[in-house]
Amino acid sequence: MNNTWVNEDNISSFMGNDVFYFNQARIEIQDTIGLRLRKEILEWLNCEITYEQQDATIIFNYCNSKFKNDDTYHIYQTKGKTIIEGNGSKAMLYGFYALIRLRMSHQSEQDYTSTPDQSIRMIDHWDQIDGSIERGYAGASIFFGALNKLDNPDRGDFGVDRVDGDPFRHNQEKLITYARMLASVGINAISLNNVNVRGQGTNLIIDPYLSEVAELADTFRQFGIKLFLSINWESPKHIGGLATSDPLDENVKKFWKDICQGIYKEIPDFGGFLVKADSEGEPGPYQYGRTHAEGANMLARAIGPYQGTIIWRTFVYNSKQDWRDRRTDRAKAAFENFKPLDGQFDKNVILQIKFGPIDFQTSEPLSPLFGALKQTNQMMEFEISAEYLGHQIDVNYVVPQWQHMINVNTKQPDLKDGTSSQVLRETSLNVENTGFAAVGNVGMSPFWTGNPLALANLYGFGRLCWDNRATANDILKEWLDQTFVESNATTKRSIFNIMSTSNETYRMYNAPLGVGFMVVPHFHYGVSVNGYEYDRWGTYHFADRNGVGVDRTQATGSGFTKFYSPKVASQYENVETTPDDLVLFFHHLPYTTVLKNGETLIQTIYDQHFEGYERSSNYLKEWQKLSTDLDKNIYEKVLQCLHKQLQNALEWRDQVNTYFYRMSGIKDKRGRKIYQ
Ligand code: GCW
Repeated sequence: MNNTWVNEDNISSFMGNDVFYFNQARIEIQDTIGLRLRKEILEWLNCEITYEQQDATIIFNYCNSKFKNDDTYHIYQTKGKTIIEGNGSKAMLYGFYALIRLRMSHQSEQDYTSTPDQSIRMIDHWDQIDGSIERGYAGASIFFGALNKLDNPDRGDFGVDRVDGDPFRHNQEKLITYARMLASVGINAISLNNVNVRGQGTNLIIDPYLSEVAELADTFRQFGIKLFLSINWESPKHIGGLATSDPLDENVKKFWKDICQGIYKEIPDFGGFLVKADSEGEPGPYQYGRTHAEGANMLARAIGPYQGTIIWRTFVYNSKQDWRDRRTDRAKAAFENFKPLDGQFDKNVILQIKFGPIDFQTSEPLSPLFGALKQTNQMMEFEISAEYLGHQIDVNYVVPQWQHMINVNTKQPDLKDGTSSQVLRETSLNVENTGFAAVGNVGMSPFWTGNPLALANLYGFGRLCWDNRATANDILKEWLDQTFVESNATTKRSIFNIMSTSNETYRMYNAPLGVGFMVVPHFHYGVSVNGYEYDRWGTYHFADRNGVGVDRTQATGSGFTKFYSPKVASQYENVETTPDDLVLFFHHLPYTTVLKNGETLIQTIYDQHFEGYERSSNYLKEWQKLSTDLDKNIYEKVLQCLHKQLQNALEWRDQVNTYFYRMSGIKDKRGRKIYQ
């Protein structure tokens, strides 16, 4: 079964007869990527490496410092041979995979140069030491597996079971395949463990676990991927036996220095720490009366001597809100916590900012921190795992949403380029310390992901990090060409039609028009219109008989809009200029409000929910036509998912429509069935 896009069986017909030549005869033992590249050719592709240049069809031309960026590769043709050139082995590896991609997706290899747009291209795993994965929908962890479980039951609470003995899974074949997938799309960093560091997971930074983390680092290093670990802020107490974890305490500083020394002894190129602090019950500097800059800088100074980095998340908000309190607005939290600290973070600290101000919802505006921070390293964070996007059951090719988010124009008057992906580089202290990160979506599922089609999101995320101008549709075509190699063009076109519209479809039958969070509490799959309405998480839609939505204007609401540049702020302040799909994010509106699409708000809710269901039903019918032209297991698994999706879309449609019909008392003008 070939669900990975870099699958030797799929590739062989494109590369099978090639003979490779390296213009650098001597290979240094420490050039682990160069050694890996040779292995990829000899063992994975089953091709030959020659010492005679004239016998080669593909030549790796090492040219030291010709290119400004060590990741840049140039592929071109000369005298019937394909040349891949770059400064060193990392560029060669990227060029090698790129050549495969170009051939398989029928693109020209005549003259193709490529440099990544983002420096750090990272996958954050929320894997836990007992093999479970927080928000994992593709089976158990590929890293941890002592309990030998392959599934990952969604418990909604995410406690960690005790593990006696070695917690690591040691499935080397799986790890190599995964590292290959990541490298082939240019991912160059991973964080191994959940940002909520619980139970024995706290001890990953010390032996005996650390030496096993080092083994993982060895595997990923060959593919140009640096390893990071999430840490528990209270480690000085839990591991060091100290009475405090106060970042200004000398013993605490020493504790972290010692920890870093220990880590770098075993992993000389360790990436650094990913930190979730003062968030959703996790400990952090606030509890010691310290700022997040003080907390992050203390770690940054401990790890600085080794060129390590601290990736510090801005997902900090009051998660014990009272729904009666209408002044507190969760959307404002990251900005209020971090904007005042702009300029105070050390050069090796990066703020990792969720793309939207709330939490990976189907539709959110860009976080106003992008463009507002002027002197702080930043990364934009996404969630491939699809926690709020269908749990890898419903087909949801999310790349169109990400593509949109990285191209939002911040319209900051003092910045040269407006798009968020460039602004975050322009306003950072050091472009090397900027990039995109996303919560990963793979597990021990035989398809890597829950729905086999969800693997396209991992592929797409990597491609988008590398090429910020790539379009979601082009990326999808590439993935289909590489994944469904044996299928005919009509089949690929059908899958393309399903997937390319799937993100919009999911949005249609979900919480309407940017309001978010009408999901089943804790699990976040399936509809529950009031599930989070009276909860403590600051996730409200405020529907009543007069209207729905959150007023975030300066004039009458929470004032969140003022965090944007003047132009964007006035756009969102005004209902008429707010895009329809965000209109309830920014405004509380009567059901009879006429939207930009020419329909009333209530009619739009009905129309979208009927259409979302309709489209899901068509996806199923389309898919059923493909049974003879697809791998049987993949066909069956997607089919099963589409049946569940249809049921899900039906529940969303009927519950949302009925809810708003009961609230508004307004009938569907098209007379479709809405339950009373
Ligand atoms: O959306 C929330 C998830 C949590 C997650 C948190 C975060 C890891 O429901 O499961 O915790 O985001 O991003 O830290």
